[in-house]
Amino acid sequence: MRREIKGFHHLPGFVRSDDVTFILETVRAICTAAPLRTPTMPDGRPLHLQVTNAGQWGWWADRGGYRYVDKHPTTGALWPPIPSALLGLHKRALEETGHQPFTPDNMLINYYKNDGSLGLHVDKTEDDHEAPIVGISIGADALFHLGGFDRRDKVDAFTLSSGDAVVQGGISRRCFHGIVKILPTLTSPVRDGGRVNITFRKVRL
Ligand code: MD3
Ligand code: FE
Repeated sequence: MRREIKGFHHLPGFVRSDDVTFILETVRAICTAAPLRTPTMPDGRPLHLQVTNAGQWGWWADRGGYRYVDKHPTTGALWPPIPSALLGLHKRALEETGHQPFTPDNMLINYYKNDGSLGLHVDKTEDDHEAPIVGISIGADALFHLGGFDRRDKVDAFTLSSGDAVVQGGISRRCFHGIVKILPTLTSPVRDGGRVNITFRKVRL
């Protein structure tokens, strides 16, 4: 089933399961070069997930605020390049949803343990507010909420499963959204049953 709300596309089964395995191997290699860290709010309170990045820019959050940086803040190394096979998935996701192709300059990796979550938020740290964001889910299912421009607007609930892609174009880019919880999943390609989400973004204009 394919759904579209306000430019938000959910593409269930976008990635085949052998490609899911390949993506996970690629993600593990990136995590070796650029270790996962727990982001914090500006007041130091931790978020309930870990992140790392590939590409020219990497999203980071600590007491210094939410921002994009060109080096891994704890290793000081440049972010690893976005693997070309993953750029191919990004290209296909744009094609399948009728968007013009472009090269992302960030690939954010979110890792959720079974008790992970991501509160309702709007992504607005990017300079480019027009480029659609492409997300790919791997591992345990997650309950995802997509709301409106106001935090109090009613939300639509989706289950994001391993291999699903989502594309946020149009006004959906400015909508509140979050990962309410990771759902119990019997068989998961992710060790210990967690969830990995990768998003491709164009950060700089
Ligand atoms: C809908 N990640 O990293 S990805 C994030 O599953 C984030 O880890 C979630 O929200 C996750 O910021 C969802 C898909 C996504 C990304 C950006 C959006 C959905 C979005 C922006 C607007 C609306
Ligand atoms: Fe987000």
